[in-house]
Amino acid sequence: MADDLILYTNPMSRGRIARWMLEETGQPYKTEILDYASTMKAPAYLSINPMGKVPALRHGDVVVTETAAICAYLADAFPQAALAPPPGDRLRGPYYRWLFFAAGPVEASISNKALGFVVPQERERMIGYGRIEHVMRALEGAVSRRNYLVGDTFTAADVYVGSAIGYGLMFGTIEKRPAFEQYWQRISARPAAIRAKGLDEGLMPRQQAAS
Ligand SMILES: N[C@@H](CCC(=O)N[C@@H](CS)C(=O)NCC(=O)O)C(=O)O
Repeated sequence: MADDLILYTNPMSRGRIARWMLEETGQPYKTEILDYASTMKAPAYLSINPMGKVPALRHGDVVVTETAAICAYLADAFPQAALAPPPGDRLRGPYYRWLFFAAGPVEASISNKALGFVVPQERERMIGYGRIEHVMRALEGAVSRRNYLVGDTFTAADVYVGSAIGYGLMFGTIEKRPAFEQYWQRISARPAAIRAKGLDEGLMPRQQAAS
């Protein structure tokens, strides 16, 4: 069908975040599982995402890559799910702010930390995130404000930022501060989050057996 949704993913990847977002929308979608070593680097998939990375989303003839973009796109494509402040609403400001903050400074600082890369103090001004301690301070403030990041309702920003926090806590790249743990407990208990996790966990043995 022209408007079919297809998620290209691997159960051990950021594709889990995109699946959670899809589950939040309540829309039917198909899943195409790609293998890291083979199908993800094959011409058929490179024509969808030239980066050879997952996730990617196809919606009819539109392709979206980058997990944060997929979350934002789905929220706008299915406004009936109320997962974003409507275009023109001033809450669109903090909504974009935290989505981009997580895709930029949070992701870069956590990745660098995981690799043991420390920004020399005299170069902090030229690095977008500056210092990871400052990123964490801003993030802690954002999740401590209310139950959700933007206004009083759950949005796609919570899916994306929350996942960064959840995986960070799990992999030890984010400090176990009470504000992070409480926020993550709250949003990961959502039915769509639990459903998405179950679906990917269910694909793990098949994935491992195949590799
Ligand atoms: N910036 C991308 C990162 C995607 C990414 O790095 N995905 C990893 C899995 S979590 C991947 O596909 N790695 C395969 C590879 O690089 O070969 C996003 O946010 O979606």
